[in-house]
Amino acid sequence: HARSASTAPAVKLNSVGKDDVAHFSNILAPTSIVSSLSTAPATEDELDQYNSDWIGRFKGQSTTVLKPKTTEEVSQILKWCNEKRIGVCPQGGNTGLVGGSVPIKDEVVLSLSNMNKIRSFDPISGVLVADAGCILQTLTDYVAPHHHIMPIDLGAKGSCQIGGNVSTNAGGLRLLRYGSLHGTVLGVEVVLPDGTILDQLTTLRKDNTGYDIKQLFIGAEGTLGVVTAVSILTPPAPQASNNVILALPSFKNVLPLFQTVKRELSEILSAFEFIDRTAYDLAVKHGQGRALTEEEVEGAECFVLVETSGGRREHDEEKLNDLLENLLTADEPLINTGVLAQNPAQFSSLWALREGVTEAVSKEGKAYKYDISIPLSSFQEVVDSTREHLRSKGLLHDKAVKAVLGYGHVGDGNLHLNIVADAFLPEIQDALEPYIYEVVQNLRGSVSAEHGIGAMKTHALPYSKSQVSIDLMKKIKNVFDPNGIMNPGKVLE
Ligand code: FAD
Ligand code: 2HG
Ligand code: ZN
Repeated sequence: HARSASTAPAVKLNSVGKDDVAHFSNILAPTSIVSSLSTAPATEDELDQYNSDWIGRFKGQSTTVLKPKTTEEVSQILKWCNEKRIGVCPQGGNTGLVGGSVPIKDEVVLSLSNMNKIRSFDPISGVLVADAGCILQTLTDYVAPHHHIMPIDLGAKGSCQIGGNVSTNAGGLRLLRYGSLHGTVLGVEVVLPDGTILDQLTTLRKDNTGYDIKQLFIGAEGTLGVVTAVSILTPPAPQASNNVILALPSFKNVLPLFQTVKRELSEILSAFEFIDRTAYDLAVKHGQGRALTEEEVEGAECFVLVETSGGRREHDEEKLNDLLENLLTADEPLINTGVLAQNPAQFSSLWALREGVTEAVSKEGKAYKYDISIPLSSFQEVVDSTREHLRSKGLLHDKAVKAVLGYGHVGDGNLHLNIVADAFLPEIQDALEPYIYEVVQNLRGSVSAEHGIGAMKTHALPYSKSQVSIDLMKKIKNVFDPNGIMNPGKVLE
């Protein structure tokens, strides 16, 4: 009797018991177990960092964190959990922004932080093979002396892990130039829920041998298995990089500016990032990067950071200087002014103004985050109309919503709409949803451009995906994880 995947019964999962922890201590070194049920019990404080998410919105009640050192150990853990019907929440750097990396109830947290070895690097092909728990910044530093860079970069680089990046299909600041992880990840090693090791750690650029199963794990958010290693193509480092912050009198100028910049810089354009005035002010208020002068920011409604990366410094600088001059001397200038980095410290400082917005927002208050793909022309309108909507509900004041801001990856059509509040309050949540998701749906956009679904957006999936797609996703989940132990309550309700 065929049963529709969409009507599959919710799986009943079991809590971890002392016997389970005793079993894990046969698999793992004592230092790899943090548990309130072990013979050397962990305190709530020790467990807290694994139970709490980065934005301070989600909190699990896991009693047991396992930190395996090898793929074989991961395999034995999952085999046991599958047999005992114990839920498992894989955790990388715990920097995810949708509540996917912390348990919903008391699932075991499987932390990849002890799996942090670089397995190989081929300087000819640029292919890097690394354990999933390697921190992104460590990998960047590792390939740098070989004159390579990672194809991905993001504000959380000092904490996030390559396995977490792959599992969220993170986008970030280099997507415009190097494309998504669906293109740059060449292979993965994954432990399936029953303990089977799937070795697809190929380093081949081309491999058209049927279904490309690795793609399913890119963005699966730990719901199909545990990624234990990744093979990834690292591009040659550009010989020269430069950046400039452009101050714009109006958001209306962003799109014509994008067109002009693409035309003039062509192959050396490597990032085109946007922050509105509220985002800029917050970044400065919380010490992210070096503030521009009062004169430079006067009359600016928003800012664009343009980065160039190319093969010859003189050539690139000439192009960038020409662009700036043309912009400033145009009959109707699209920009008020531009601040060009003069040295590596200024280059980093300009980037920090953009990369540091998330950090600044978290210092300002609690953030409702909407990471949406919508047509570029609607970016500002969506930010402004959300602010007005909150005002009309009487929620725009110091004790409720403190700021509504927009920033993001213009080049990728990805807006980060952040609503900063004094606290997470039900009346704010009710004012924002389904309001924002309906706006996104009407624009035929995506409710998650790059952060994933996690626990935060399971209910919002239908605004971007058809029932046919969701049913297929449930069937795929069932094939890999029929007992539903992998990251329960995430991605699919
Ligand atoms: P976690 O947060 O630990 O986990 C994320 C998800 O992946 C969870 O569902 C978890 O269960 C799963 N997971 C983790 N590791 C594994 C594994 N080995 N196997 C299976 N599942 C696993 N995202 C962007 O896309 N672009 C950005 O520009 C960006 N900037 C950010 C800036 C800041 C300051 C912060 C805090 C976050 C940012 N993010 C960004 C969010 C982004 O998703 C993460 O930072 C990153 O990709 C998650 O990696 P992580 O190791 O922290 O994973
Ligand atoms: C970024 O682009 C990140 O800075 C984080 O994706 C966005 O915090 C956010 O909303
Ligand atoms: Zn982003």
